[in-house]
Amino acid sequence: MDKPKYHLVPHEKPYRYDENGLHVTRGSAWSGPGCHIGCGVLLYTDDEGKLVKVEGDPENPYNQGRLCNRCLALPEVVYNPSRILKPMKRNPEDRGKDAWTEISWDEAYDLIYEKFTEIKEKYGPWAIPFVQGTGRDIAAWITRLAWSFGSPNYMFNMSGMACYLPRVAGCAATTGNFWVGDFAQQFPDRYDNPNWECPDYIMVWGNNPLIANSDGFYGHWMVDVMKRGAKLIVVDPRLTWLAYKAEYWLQIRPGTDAALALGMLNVIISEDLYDHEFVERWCYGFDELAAAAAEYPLDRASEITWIASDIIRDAARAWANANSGIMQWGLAVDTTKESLPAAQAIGALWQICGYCDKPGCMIVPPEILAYSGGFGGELVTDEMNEHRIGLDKYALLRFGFQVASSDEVMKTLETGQPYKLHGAWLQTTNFLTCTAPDPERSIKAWRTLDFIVVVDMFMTPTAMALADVFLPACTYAERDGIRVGDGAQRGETINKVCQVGEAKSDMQINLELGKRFNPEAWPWADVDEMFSYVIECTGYTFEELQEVAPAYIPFEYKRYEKGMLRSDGQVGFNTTTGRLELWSTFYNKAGLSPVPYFEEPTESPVSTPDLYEKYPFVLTTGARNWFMFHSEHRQVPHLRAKRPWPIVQMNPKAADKLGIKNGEWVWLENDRGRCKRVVETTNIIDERVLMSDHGWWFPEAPGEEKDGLFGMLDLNVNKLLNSYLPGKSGFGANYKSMLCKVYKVQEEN
Ligand SMILES: Nc1nc2c(c(=O)[nH]1)N[C@H]1C(S)=C(S)[C@@H](COP(=O)(O)OP(=O)(O)OC[C@H]3O[C@@H](n4cnc5c(=O)[nH]c(N)nc54)[C@H](O)[C@@H]3O)O[C@H]1N2
Ligand SMILES: Nc1nc2c(c(=O)[nH]1)N[C@H]1C(S)=C(S)[C@@H](COP(=O)(O)OP(=O)(O)OC[C@H]3O[C@@H](n4cnc5c(=O)[nH]c(N)nc54)[C@H](O)[C@@H]3O)O[C@H]1N2
Ligand code: SF4
Ligand SMILES: [Mo]
Repeated sequence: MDKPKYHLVPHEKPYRYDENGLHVTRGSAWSGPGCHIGCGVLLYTDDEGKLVKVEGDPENPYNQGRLCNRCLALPEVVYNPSRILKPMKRNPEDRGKDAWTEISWDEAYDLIYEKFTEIKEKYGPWAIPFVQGTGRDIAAWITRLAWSFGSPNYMFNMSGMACYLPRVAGCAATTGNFWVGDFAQQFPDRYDNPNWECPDYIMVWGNNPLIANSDGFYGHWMVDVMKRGAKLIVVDPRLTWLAYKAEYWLQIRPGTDAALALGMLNVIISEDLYDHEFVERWCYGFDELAAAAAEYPLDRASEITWIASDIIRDAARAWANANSGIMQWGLAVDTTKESLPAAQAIGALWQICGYCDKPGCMIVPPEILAYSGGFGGELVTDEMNEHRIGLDKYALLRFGFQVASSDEVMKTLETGQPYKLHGAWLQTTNFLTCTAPDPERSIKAWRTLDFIVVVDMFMTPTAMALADVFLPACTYAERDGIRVGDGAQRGETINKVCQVGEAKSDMQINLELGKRFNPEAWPWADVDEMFSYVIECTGYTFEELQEVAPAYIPFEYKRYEKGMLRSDGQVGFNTTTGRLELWSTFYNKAGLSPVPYFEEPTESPVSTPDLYEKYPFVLTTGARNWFMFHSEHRQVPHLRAKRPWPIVQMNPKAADKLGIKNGEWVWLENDRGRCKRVVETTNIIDERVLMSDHGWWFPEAPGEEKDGLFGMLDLNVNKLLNSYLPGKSGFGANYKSMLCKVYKVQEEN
């Protein structure tokens, strides 16, 4: 093997060493608890093998020694008294009751093997959906378990799969790849790399990277490039820290992003500011895009988005007149019903300016991924795909991850069509608290199943309501692991330093069970051997990579000019036309609009003016905070202290009008339901808009269903969602744009 094939970072010490009486292990941080990205960490343990503290690893180019409070608080998660540390079972008739019996791992595996096999034999393997939440670095092992079992119904139980998948699938369908901003993350020497250049502009669109650190992007990079001269345009209904530092802040009405993007495209095209040479040579369907954008002259774009015309115009000019630009987009692009046309319009902003595959622009991260788009894709047969729920309805489910449609699965649970489901595997998901619209309807639907397994670290409202078997997963300090790809092109290892109770890693659980169901698909003796298989292309075994990680894939720019982006080796992009498709041949074939468009959210001041009189606030939800990852960390003292209650942000003028004070408890309510929040009055938000936290439950509250499932049934903002109404493509749903009213919580209500 030509080693090292991958670029390495020099390390002064081995990956395990001693320091001041403690043992230090270098590695990276993944899940659990949840986070999307693997910062370099140093885990400190004492002689008893106890994790004492976590520090950022200064030698790791990714985070360069920096760490957020959630990793610093890791010991409080690892040794949290409310962790579940033994497998448990419960009778299906006791779902919702705290009626658990501890069992051994063997007993748990035997039970799962017996029940799943029975379902498979009677109804087919598709009768068991395998469900994840945001999945983190565990997603790949869930896909393999699902597919090796024979179920095509691997899924993310959020309506419209409205996180990341719309952006990924939309990009894949129109450009043949997924694109990320070039923050020099692909180079071990980072900003010192002689080929890298600092971007002129970064357009931060519906993303708060400093807090979110999502999708392979470490938020501090933003500050790193700002210090090097990058300027910002921020599209956000709230004045975030980045918006405050930006040259332009576009304070958008939630859910109107596509209209803004089309308005900006119109400025750039009508003022002739786009990159002619690039568009002529490498884009397809420019004239049709121009015609679509022409429907959004400034005054119309301004009226729809609530942003002043001159700000839209000036921001569009500044963006297009630059030499380089990065579109740093986020979740708000997915959490609107027509998310694909929104993503397409926003994508066109960098495409027609030619900010493509050049330093300081958008790049395609090269992949190490043996598990790109899921690990074990080759196990999916035609027969399985015929049973993939939603594939017949939504052609786009073919792109990116091979998922089942969560909205169609909900219908299937309720109607038994096209066939009845009988079991479920829920791993890294607390969907009743986090992702599912209308938790009460969800409970009813999922309860129709005969047998449900949950794999989690903590007892959650979802597990309490639904599980028959609970398998205890461990934190990243208690396991080995690998992570490759996802926006930063490097191979990392996660290195076990401690053991707590009987908790096992998700990989080990899936390997052990996978071996029982389908030994041929799981030929590895143990997890380390399995990891070595996945990272074979790096030239290292798992054990070797532990010592040298991170290992970087060599990277070069302008790959589309060198035939490096297409599967057939031709120059250009991996699409039917070989170009970036501004007019999408795939969307056209799939019966979708080939050019981007804007559609009002299902409920809005414009689409439902009558409802707007009754519910006078536009409600966006879920803007991330520093202390919590979705429904997690509520049990962690140092983090909970910083966010003791679920909040709703409200402009002080709006609060004054309603006689509501900062810190008071209120109900947010619309026709579908209500939830409790504590008001945080703040000028960062428009008087007409509210922002509510999501994912709330109180682990300290009574957990049984009759007592409210840890408070979740009163605290879940997803009770207000428009249930199960995805976009035309099947992707996208209005999680960040609905209407509601606010009133004080009082004894009589
Ligand atoms: N209203 C509204 N709702 C939203 C959002 C929003 O913005 N607004 N955001 C949505 C988005 S983008 C997402 S991705 C979802 C997230 O939804 P989820 O991924 O379901 O959220 P989490 O609470 O992070 O994780 C679910 C469970 O996984 C467990 N867990 C954590 N780490 C591990 C691990 O390593 N192994 C195992 N087995 N379990 C683990 C946690 O303890 C937790 O109970 O929420 C969505 N919900
Ligand atoms: N600490 C922490 N980090 C996380 C998570 C977490 O729960 N906690 N979750 C992880 C996950 S799964 C994800 S998907 C990412 C998401 O991370 P981001 O992509 O940053 O998503 P959000 O924080 O939900 O929203 C980003 C910004 O969009 C703004 N916004 C709200 N509505 C709209 C709108 O309609 N249009 C526009 N343009 N902007 C809008 C919000 O005000 C917010 O500032 O974060 C990940 N990182
Ligand atoms: S972004 Fe924060 S929580 Fe996530 S791995 Fe890095 S330091 Fe840990
Ligand atoms: Mo997400």
